[in-house]
Amino acid sequence: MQIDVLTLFPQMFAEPFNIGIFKRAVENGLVSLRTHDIRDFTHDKHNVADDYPYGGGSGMVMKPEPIFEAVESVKDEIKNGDVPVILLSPQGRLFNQSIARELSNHENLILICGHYEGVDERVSSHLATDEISIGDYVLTGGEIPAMVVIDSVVRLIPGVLGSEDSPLDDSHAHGLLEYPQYTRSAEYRGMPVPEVLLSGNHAQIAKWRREQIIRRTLERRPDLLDKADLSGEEKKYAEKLMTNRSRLNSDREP
Ligand code: 9D3
Repeated sequence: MQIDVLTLFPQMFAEPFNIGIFKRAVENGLVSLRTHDIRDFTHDKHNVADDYPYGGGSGMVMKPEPIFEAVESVKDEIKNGDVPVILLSPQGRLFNQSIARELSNHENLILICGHYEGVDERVSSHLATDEISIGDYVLTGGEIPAMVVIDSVVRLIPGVLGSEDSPLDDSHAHGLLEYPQYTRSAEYRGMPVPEVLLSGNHAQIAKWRREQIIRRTLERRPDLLDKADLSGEEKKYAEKLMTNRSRLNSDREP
């Protein structure tokens, strides 16, 4: 996969993607990341990429011309008529794992990072094919959101993760939270590892983990439980927890 990022701050992308899994993926020819400075596509002598908003108001707006020309220049190079052109913006659809999976199937991605108070609307209406937000909090620009998208998409490309850490495992909990994990020592500062994990009884351990997954998800992310497809046994356990919860009005173990 080739990823082209359009930004006013290309330096921001240098370090994070030159490390670990991503670095290895680049070395193995599985992914290539290029950044393009939007300022390089301005035509005035001061390389101005923003301007005052029509109709007044505070803050500056990113001009459309350099962004259109940067995208056209990348498109001419990559010759892929099917490339998603993604504007990172607070107005975008909320990013999630299923969007990451969908994007990971493309050979090319073009990401546009906005800054200032926003981007001329013609970029989203006539240039971008998709507009993505990473959540309901205010950031200073689209660079970190672009990195979030890149990180989550690249790890889904076949061969990027080692076989022992396959993204297929992501779905083993069916979109639920994970069970608690422990490593040595069996007791640390008076905090013990749950007895069952030391028992060597693999059937009991598997049952405990499945129960923990449901217990935690019910407690912390009930929205995920609504969408999950649970087995009959898991549904029964979830219902048992819920009835006990309402009866005891307590977070303690029933
Ligand atoms: C004036 C109102 N502001 C919107 C709340 C304007 C504004 C704030 C921050 C416009 C752009 C930005 C910069 N943020 C992004 O470009 C951005 C973003 C974000 O702030 N949160 C979550 N996802 C994203 S994707 C791009």
